[in-house]
Amino acid sequence: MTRRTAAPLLVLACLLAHAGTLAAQDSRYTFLGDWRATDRLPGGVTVRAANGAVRVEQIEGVGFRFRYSAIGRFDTLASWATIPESLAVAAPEVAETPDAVTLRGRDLVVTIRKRPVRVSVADASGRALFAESLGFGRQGSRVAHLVARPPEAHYFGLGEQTVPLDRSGGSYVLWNTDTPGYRPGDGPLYASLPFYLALRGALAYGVYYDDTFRSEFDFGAALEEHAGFFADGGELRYYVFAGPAVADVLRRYTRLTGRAPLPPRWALGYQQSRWSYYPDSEVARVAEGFRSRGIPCDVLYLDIDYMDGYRVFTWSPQRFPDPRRLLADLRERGFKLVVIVDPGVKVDSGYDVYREGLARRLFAAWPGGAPYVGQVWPGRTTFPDFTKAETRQWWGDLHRRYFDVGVAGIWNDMNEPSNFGGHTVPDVVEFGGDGRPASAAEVHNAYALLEARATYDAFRRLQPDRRPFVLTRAAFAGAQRYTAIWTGDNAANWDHLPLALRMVLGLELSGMPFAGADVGGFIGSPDAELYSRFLEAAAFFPFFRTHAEFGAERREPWVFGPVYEAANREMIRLRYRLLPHLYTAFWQHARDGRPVARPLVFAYQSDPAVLGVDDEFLFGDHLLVAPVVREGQDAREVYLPRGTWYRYPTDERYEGGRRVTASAPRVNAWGRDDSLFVRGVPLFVEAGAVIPMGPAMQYVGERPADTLDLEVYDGGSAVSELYEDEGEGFGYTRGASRLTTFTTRGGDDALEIGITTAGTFPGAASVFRVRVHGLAAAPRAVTVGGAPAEAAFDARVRVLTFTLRADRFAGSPAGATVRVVR
Ligand code: MIG
Repeated sequence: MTRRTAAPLLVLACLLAHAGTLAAQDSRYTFLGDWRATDRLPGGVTVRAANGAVRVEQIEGVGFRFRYSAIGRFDTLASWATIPESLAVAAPEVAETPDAVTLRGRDLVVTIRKRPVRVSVADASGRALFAESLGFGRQGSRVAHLVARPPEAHYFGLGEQTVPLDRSGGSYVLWNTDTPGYRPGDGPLYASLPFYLALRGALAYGVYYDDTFRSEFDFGAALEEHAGFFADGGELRYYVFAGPAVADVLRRYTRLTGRAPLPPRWALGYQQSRWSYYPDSEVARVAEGFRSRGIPCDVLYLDIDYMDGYRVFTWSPQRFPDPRRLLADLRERGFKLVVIVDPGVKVDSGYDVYREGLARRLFAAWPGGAPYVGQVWPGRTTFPDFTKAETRQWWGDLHRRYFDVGVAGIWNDMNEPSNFGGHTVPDVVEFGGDGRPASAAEVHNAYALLEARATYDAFRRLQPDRRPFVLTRAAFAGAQRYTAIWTGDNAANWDHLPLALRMVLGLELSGMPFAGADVGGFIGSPDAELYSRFLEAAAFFPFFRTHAEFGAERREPWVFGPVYEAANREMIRLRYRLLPHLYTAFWQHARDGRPVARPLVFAYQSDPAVLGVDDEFLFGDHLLVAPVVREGQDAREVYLPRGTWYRYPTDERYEGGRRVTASAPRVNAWGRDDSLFVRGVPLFVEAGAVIPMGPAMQYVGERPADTLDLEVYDGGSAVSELYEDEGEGFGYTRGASRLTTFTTRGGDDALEIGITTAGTFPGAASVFRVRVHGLAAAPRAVTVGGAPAEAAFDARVRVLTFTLRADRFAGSPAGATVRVVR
């Protein structure tokens, strides 16, 4: 009886809640329908339609934001991903005709056609970018967004996908998932980054869907002429970013969701991990292993076995009885220690962290308030509710226990969140949300983002003079503000080397620059060749760490015999020599959002030949790396984009715009030569480049580096940068930094290098050893600021060397010009 009377009431309620829904039985998506009215807003308009409304506003420095509502009302905007300070609106020029409303903004023009209501976006000169085909549809709480997919469009982004970088023709689910041993083609994996970058011909634009619910993108897998976004819930809200360059799109996207701040410089060094190094004496032995063999290393990791029964914020009294002492010993040898912190808190009334979280109601809970209990490493486990500021503060403060003994970085694992029982936390579980309660369905994808935020903020609050280092497995858009990321549980087989490149490059094109993959593959044990090849590639990943699963064979860089040890050492040493260049690339990201490891499409978007290139990339400016990613090879094909390129370090010269074959012998074919330099990895430098290199050290800051090498490549014209600061702390935000800009001009009479600087800081290099490559013969003269300088030409290798003191150009606004007269 009750049932019968309740049904019509429900129908009525549904009709009221979703005005415009035809009938409760109708499972069709409802699209906006025809125009009814236009309301003006300070930043744009709300267009009301038969079945809802769309609100279009220009966001300063970002682009246009589009919000949709099936009931014509818009709530106060809530987002964990976007930066509140980046949401200021800027009034566009609005014009209305009987057929359309047009919003002319700074870089984009939005047209809203009225019958039916549909949005399209063009750039300022009228070139079409993005156009709704069916547009916004709602079906219950689910949303769809269908736009036209022009045949010439190519799509990139969506983070760490296991497929080619060009996402055209595929579909992608975004739902953070612990997927150990994933394989090519698998998904979804750990991170959800609902941002894509599209190329129409040579023209780039980008779209970010600000929705944390489970979602799916379709770039023509099932939708034919449409490209689609579907989500299980949320307001449909997206931002469109103008190009025309890929760099412009990324600058705007990262203005909205943030950029990675400069990491501590040591975090760019080599890092060694294993599940698990214990007890403390074993950690000390690994440290000694590096130093005694002269293999550079900055960071060691402790995996879950350092804890007391997997209780986070504790130490095993047997394995690590005196962490403070261990850390002091490590520090003495130049090592930093990073410890793993999983989000799950063990259910144990004898454990203060659990008791406190429970008493203060800081855990995710069933409806009604009983804490939700899952199963993770500690056994029965609760999950902190990071949507609450109070939880984030509490969780952050717990890190004092690590910071006080000298832990330098925090590694967040299992934060999809992963749950052995139900895979993750069930949808019905609730989170407080600081006044906007939410279900796990909405919080899931943002869980790691919020955990990383709590951890990052703890560093800033508790050790304000040190730069945070956080590493995460799961992520959502915006996580780059807080954390580095690695690609989870890859495997020790040859599929995973090209896959690591794809995944890292996918992250790089999605606004997460501090990315890497476990060197060698986490699951299983690589042989010497695979490990060395992996290391050759990963030495150019922004985050560079070896890690191995529990029970895998030992995987320190020296365990594969003396020849491989020497080769691995050389690769790691090259990484350290390139730190001035790499650090500059991180600074460039912080400045304008460009990736650190840059897929070719970033720099050469008008060259269609680069669209399918996923196994080469630019390491900062001007350096192109094409690692060997297949077994048993001693050479590989490399696509060199337009321009002139030099092989490093042999200086063979190539004209680009074509494929070349680069020798890349396997380590056991290198021979035993004490002057071993890196022969196994095809590395090329663009003509005109100035690449700053430092001395190889055992760890960052081992000794002061007052002298840097400048490797200059003749035959082109280019701009290069060198950014220097203390590498730690925040002095650089108060002016303690120096940027040196090199502008080369390779003319017929001379090679000119203009050098200017901005800023100063006490540790900046004062002497540069310039080495000019590519000269046909000894130059007639070298002048610095017009005055002759002493230089030596080594005819055998055709390298010209001279010394340049920074006081010749630093400090003077005009800088200095160096001329190498032919
Ligand atoms: O259930 O902490 O991806 O890097 O070594 C496995 C143990 C949990 C998964 C991580 C891996 C880590 C491992 N963790």
